[in-house]
Amino acid sequence: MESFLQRKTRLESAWRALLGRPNHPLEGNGVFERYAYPALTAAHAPLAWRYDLSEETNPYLLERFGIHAVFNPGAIKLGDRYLLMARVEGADRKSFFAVAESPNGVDSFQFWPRPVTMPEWGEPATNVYDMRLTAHEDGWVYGIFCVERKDPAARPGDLSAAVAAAGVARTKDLVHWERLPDIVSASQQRNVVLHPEFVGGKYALYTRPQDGFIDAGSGGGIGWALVDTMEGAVIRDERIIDARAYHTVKECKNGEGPAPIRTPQGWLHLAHGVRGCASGLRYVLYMYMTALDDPARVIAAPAGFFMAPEGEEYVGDVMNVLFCNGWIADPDGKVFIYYASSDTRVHVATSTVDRLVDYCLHTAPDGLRTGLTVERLNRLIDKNLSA
Ligand code: M1P
Repeated sequence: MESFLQRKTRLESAWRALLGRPNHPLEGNGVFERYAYPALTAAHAPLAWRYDLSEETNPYLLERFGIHAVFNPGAIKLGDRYLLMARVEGADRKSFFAVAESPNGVDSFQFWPRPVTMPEWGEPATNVYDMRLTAHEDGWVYGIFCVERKDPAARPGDLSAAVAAAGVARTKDLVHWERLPDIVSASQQRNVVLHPEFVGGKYALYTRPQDGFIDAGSGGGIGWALVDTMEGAVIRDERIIDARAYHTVKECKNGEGPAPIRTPQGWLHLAHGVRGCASGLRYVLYMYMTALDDPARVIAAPAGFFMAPEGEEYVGDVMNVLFCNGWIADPDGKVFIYYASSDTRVHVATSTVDRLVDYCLHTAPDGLRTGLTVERLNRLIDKNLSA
């Protein structure tokens, strides 16, 4: 039988090999490149998080704290460090935030030694997840995330009714966090994202009003709201800027992804769209652009999905899901898209601002019926045949 030391040495060398494995891009569709390996997984968690490493108290070197999944990270570049604010989920189903750092954005991601200790606000949260990081022009880095609490109005015996609210915290270093009040809204909220610039002197939020914890219900899509302060934000007027629509990739619900990227042609947005099918809900990623002088005015909305699950991405804790709440645009125009698959692992794809803008501006919008889709295809074929 393997001794304590042998097992420890083997676990350490497997973990080191995983962290040191170089990643490389795969052939893509021209718009972006996927990478060969996930960028961050549960197996990247430090051994010191999972095992009691003392032979005296853990002679069999058994796992003492299960790390089940690592997904849906916010992302930011501070100095030359690519940082992911991952949603780490324990075997107990609770998730929390932890930062992983890479020198190049595509591999060698390593968790910082400790997870984030997020101060509580109000009724302590049952769960927190899906942080969007925004380096705001006011000088703070804001994290807005879903705060889930049991629904106090749940019928007796209903143990799944929950309430989603948008939690807010700010930091300068991703280590020390100042928790601010949850955003006040007439409806439940998830997928709330702070725009990086003031708009008319106010903070601007992309919202996702929803009737219930899961169902968007009468919540019509991605909303837009201006608030006076983040130190007690209250959503008073909210209007839908990117609506859900019948027989599209966002029929059931949608939600803003990371904070948008400013480009000379407009704001680049990445979002997720959800539709129902026989195998449940299917989550894909799509893009749109809004005007530079009015980030709430859509100027381009390419039809269909930008990315959908492929291969192993289909499989995981919640199948058939791609979700993205983090991307990084380098000064040279390279864009790192950190997306998660099936609520299980984090992947990276790369593109450039120019290619993403080209994709948005030159992919026709959804005509909402098959006849127009065929017309669109024929126009492309005619162009190619006449060339
Ligand atoms: O399980 C898929 C996703 O479900 C939720 O997304 P939405 O807010 O659009 O309903 C979130 O819980 C998200 O974390 C999760 O990946």
